[in-house]
Amino acid sequence: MKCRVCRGPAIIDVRRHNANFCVEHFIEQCERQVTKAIDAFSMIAPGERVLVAVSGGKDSLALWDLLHRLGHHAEGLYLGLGIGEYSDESGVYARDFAAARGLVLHEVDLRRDYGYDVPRAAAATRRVPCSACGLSKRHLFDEVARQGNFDVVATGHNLDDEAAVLFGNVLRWQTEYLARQMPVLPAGNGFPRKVKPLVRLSEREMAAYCIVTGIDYQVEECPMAAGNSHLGYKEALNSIEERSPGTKHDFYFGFLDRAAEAFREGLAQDAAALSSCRDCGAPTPSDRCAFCRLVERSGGRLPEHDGHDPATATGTPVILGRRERP
Ligand code: Q46
Ligand code: ZN
Ligand code: ZN
Repeated sequence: MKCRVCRGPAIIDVRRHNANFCVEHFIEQCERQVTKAIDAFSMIAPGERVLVAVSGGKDSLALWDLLHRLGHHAEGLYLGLGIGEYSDESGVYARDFAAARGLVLHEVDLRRDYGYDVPRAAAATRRVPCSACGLSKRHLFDEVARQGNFDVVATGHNLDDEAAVLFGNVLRWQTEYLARQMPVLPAGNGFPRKVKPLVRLSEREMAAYCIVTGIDYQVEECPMAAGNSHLGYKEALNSIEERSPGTKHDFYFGFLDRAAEAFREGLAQDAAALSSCRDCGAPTPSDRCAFCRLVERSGGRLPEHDGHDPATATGTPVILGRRERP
């Protein structure tokens, strides 16, 4: 197996591109794919401040690393979800990554800062943990981006993730979700822009990227994910991809090119009716946002804000929305 670029020994085959790469040219290939996604979808303009949603897993750490290599101003945000050992360990990977590279990592801990955690919220709402977890993440990424004057929030969703979500949404014709399933959601109504710069790279490539660049990451999957339908969709697509390399890419990018536009009308209507949450000020269609209601139902509390501007932080983790450090 020879590298497509230099003919030296290859360390990975990327079947959908019908190409093999050595370490150096594989890293270049990853950089090129991220640059291509950023340019094609106008994800990040030069000089913009990027907040990377960091879970401690391979995708988010690879994304942070790639954005940093490509010269973007990228700070991380780690959310402590309170999911037992998984969360404790994930936090360590995120902190170690940031410390080794001198990057700024912001942290919010649900239990410490808001008095609840994902398992407790799931029990209180009697819904699957991912529902309370997703709501908390979306709200807190937006809030920290607003407080820190970030232009854009970047998440580590890769091609496998996006194709699996698309597959699930198509199977049930979830038109509202299909309207929002874009690699970029523009800023508006108090929300920062959301971008997914890894959409042109697969899960396997991100794991390989971490290995060849020496990124230590949380290998365990979140224990709450076990048995969820998303994993089933990934498995189904993997078996199709195995037989027909490139199918995931064609499915996802074909949707973006030829079908996504048709689902977008509803989005503009949703956005038109937003006001400010009376408790936290976040944009919401009702008087209180879904996050504040979740915190209350879970027996938690909102932190008191001290007006501290996280954007001034350098090199050290910053705890947002708290008067005191622990
Ligand atoms: S962290 Fe949260 Fe995921 Fe765990 S509880 Fe579900 S949504 S699976 S990416
Ligand atoms: Zn090479
Ligand atoms: Zn609120």
